[in-house]
Amino acid sequence: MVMEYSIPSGKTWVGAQIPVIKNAEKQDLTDAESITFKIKSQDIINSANTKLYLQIGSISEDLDSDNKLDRESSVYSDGFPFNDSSNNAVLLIGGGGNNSQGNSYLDTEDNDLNDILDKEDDDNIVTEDVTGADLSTEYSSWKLVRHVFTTSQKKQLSNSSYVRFVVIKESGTDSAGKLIIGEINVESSPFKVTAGNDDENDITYAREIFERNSDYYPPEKLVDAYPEVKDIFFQNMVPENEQKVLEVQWEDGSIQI
Ligand SMILES: [Ca+2]
Ligand SMILES: [Ca+2]
Ligand SMILES: [Ca+2]
Repeated sequence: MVMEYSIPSGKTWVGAQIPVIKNAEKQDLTDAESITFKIKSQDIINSANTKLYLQIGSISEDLDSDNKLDRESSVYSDGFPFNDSSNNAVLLIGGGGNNSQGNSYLDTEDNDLNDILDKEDDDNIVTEDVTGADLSTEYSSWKLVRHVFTTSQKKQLSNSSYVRFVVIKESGTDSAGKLIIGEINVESSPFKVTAGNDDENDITYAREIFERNSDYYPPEKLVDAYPEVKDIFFQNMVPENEQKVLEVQWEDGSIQI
């Protein structure tokens, strides 16, 4: 996702959202342990007074906030209308460019396909300040950002529809810049966390995560330690892209892979 934004005088925020799964029912992510994404920024103006928030949960399907369920009438449509009221403009989403043949796909705000414009459910949205991830300077390379969900946040994820990034201008006249965000992953684990009898050092979390997204690399990659793993599990795949590891954090902060 490329988010090129400009927040002029008199305006305070701008946001962009991505479905957890495109055109699918809302997802129960209460067993999720964390969310990770990669980000880099360019040409950030007024960074000291600009904040970036990550949201996930029961986020509104009404992309243009006009209280109407906007959707295309056919796969040949030029897109459904996005009413940009602040700029008095109407944009078309989901068209096929200039050939007026559509994009062979029926685009709609109704992401969960229940024929209802599902509204925001504030009690079931996790909001995290991820300003520290970026915006303070210009990054030329990708930065990996991770947020580990708290127990109460997990309970807010039972009907998750979208991930949303919101840029807020807290002060100053203009904020502007370009954010490039990719590789958004929600990590869970088939392993259940259970505390041992020794209550001095319980497990904080356990999750399955792509090996490349862990800050705590195992001593040796699995395919290096056991080359047969490649033939058994990664035929026609690049192990570095697919390999996951189990990451466990203990109450004292130590991590094991
Ligand atoms: Ca709408
Ligand atoms: Ca379309
Ligand atoms: Ca809907």
